[in-house]
Amino acid sequence: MRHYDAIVIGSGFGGLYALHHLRDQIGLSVQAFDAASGVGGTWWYNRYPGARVDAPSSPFYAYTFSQELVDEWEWKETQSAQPDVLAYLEHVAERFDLEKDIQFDTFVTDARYDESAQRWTIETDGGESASAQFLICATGALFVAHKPNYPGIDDFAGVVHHTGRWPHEPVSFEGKRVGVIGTGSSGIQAIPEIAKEAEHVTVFQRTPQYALPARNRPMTDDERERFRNDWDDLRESMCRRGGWPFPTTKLKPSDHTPEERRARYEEMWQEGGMHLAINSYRGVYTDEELNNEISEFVRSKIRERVVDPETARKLLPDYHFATKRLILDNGYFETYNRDNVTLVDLRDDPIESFDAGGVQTGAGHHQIDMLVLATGFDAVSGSMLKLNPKGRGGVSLQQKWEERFANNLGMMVEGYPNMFMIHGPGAPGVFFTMPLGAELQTAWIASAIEHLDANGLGAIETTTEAEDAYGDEVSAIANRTLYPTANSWYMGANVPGKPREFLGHLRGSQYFQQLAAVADGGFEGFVVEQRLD
Ligand code: NA7
Repeated sequence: MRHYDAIVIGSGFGGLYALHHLRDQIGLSVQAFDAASGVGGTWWYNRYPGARVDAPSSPFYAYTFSQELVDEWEWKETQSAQPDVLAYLEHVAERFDLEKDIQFDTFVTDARYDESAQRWTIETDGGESASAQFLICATGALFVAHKPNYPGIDDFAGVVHHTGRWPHEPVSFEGKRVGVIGTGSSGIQAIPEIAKEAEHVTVFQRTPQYALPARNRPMTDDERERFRNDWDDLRESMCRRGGWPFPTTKLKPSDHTPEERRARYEEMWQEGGMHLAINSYRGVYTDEELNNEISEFVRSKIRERVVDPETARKLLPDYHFATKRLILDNGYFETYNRDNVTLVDLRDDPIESFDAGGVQTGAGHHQIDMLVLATGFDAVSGSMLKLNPKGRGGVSLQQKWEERFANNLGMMVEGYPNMFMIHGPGAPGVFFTMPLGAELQTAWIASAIEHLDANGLGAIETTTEAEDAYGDEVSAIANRTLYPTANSWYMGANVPGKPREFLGHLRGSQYFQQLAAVADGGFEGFVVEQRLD
């Protein structure tokens, strides 16, 4: 058995940074494991056509910790495509010499805490074991692909691809009748690309979505120069402003007449990206009347863009704008104006079953050669439950989390000393820029480790009281918004049987101040143990 100070599971944005920081900044011996054959995590797996960052990304959906890295990497577009994000992460791995401490093609099948040794032992699918004092779970918020269990789906004889597990070899759609289930970010990015090549595409839609024009474009040299020169200030405002450096509006809807508001929505629409949601007026996520007005504005845009009125009607969302993941669209709605694309509205015409040749809905049979499942993930909690670590007394996380994803600060679980999650349930995760969030969480983990070391301590753990208080705080923040009104993966609503609980801290800046205060205050409220050896 090999022994380390820390084991990191995962080598996406979170795992790569944890490995770098713990190894190179605080001098631990660290071994990382990844089931994939290369670095990248989500960006290694999600290589479906059209995959790109669905936020105003470059250069902010990237690491912030190294000015040299910021200076040397050339972001090509404002919203980076998957191959560019993956190339960036490969560059980071090479530049900081990370791969020598990552074991790829290795799935961690078990992790157990040994109370008497104050250490974690892991086992892998290759039959190996390793132990470490600290277990860092950077297992990914979008790792466990969710597959629908329609009757007969496994009898389908054609090719099946899940967007979250896309093959590395090129996939040809030419001459194929392709069925796509799912119209979240992945479906909405993939459908226009598939439709360009396929003989026919049938989209099976359960929930119509709001999508805003991405307005992706090449970055200019001037822009690159400006952000490099201002990087320290930009990073500081990212920390202060919820992950992005952009100022948000102070305007209230009552500052304008309905006509002026409509003109402002139009301006934000032309601007593209997330502007309509974050910059039109204050209160888009909390003020139902304002939200309804914007929802109707976006619906009117869908009606304008889709030629066939009946298809347009089926595409109109009826939940509150932006309460499911807001999608940036590169020609999605116009795709329905093509002759080779058909929309099936599953609310009117549900899927009954699959057979070797295709899909049976209430209204008829759809013959297909290929099925694309863009059906999302058992998000945030799924990857931890798949790892299913066993803590004190051998209690598994699946037992502990049967009813609620109890933890403190989205990072520590009572009964699982010295185990840290990056982007766990209740952390800001997708509601903040994830690379920066991972850096800040890792800095906190490093402070906890240094605190133990400096005080002759062997283990740190949270309490059930702290977990309850933290879970209540995350839910209370969410309950002050319209988010919980939607059946979203943020609420765990996409996976049958999953506890319905808001999975992210909506006030990222406040959260990271709280983390810093806990570290500065000597981890008060956490339970520590003397080192046993
Ligand atoms: P999402 O956003 O969870 O979207 C999954 C889609 O699949 C969504 O339209 C679901 O409908 C649909 N779905 C899920 N299960 C079924 C079944 N059983 N039948 C029909 N349709 C179904 O996942 P994505 O991969 O698109 O995006 C995940 C994140 O990646 C995204 O938020 C970005 O951050 C990047 P529903 O809306 O649940 O009714």
